[in-house]
Amino acid sequence: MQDAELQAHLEAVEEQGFTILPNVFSVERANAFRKRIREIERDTLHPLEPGETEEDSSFYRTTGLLRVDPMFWDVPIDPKVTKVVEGLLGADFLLSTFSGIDLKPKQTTIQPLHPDDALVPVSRPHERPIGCTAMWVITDFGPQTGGTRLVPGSQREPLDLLFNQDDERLREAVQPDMKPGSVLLFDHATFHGGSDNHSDEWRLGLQVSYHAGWIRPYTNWFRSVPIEEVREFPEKLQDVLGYKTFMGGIGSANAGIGSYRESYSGKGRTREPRLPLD
Ligand SMILES: O=C(O)CCC(=O)C(=O)O
Repeated sequence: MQDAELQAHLEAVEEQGFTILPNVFSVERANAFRKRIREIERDTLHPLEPGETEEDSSFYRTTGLLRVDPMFWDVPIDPKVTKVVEGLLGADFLLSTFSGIDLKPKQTTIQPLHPDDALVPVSRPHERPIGCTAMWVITDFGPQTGGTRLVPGSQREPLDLLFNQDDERLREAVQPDMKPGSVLLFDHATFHGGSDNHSDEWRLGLQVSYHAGWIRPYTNWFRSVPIEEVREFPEKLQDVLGYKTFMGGIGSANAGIGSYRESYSGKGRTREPRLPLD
């Protein structure tokens, strides 16, 4: 990606809260992801709870993708996307969540518009983005299929809008048409949401969420992926799971017992920039 293109994406996110990266991945890869997610859904869908019916839910969420198939390993570290993510969040950003989101056909239980950082107690508008989400478009997204809705500029609005879904400001939501292979990237602070799927087809996206390296991700990857599996991952993927420290300091492994020598002479102990994998 050229500098001018990167700059345009960063400015779009700053101005309207989101940007669209076209042709990040091939239609063949989109089809392969779709086939694999549908297999995982078929094989692992949890049984209905007592009293629950299939009609009670409007979409399937699939997690554990990094553990299920190496075909997903490159997704969170795709350089075409992470270049923009790094421009927004700074170096040493972290993966926060990674899941498939598959909207059922003919569903009208629309998802409320929300920011993804509603739980983060930092006043709005944020001085700089603290998280962002990359939605990998696997099937057609648009008004007919339940494509993601976003309210341009809403990253600057107060959180109260979350509790006023009828507010005129939220009626300004747009629903971009996007083809498989595109990636929608939005600031976590932007009000957005899935939508009614009026079509006869399932609507599938891969939702890849990132946080700045100094904030705690939603997923605790150290408890979610066993270390023997992490060892097999590409180094960049290990980094975004938190095996690399932020600025060489935050997130260090300091659990060792004992005293050590420190000094300001520049000769003392140096911290490990990456966590040990043994
Ligand atoms: O599926 C979508 O288009 C958006 C999903 C979303 O915003 C969420 O699950 O938080």
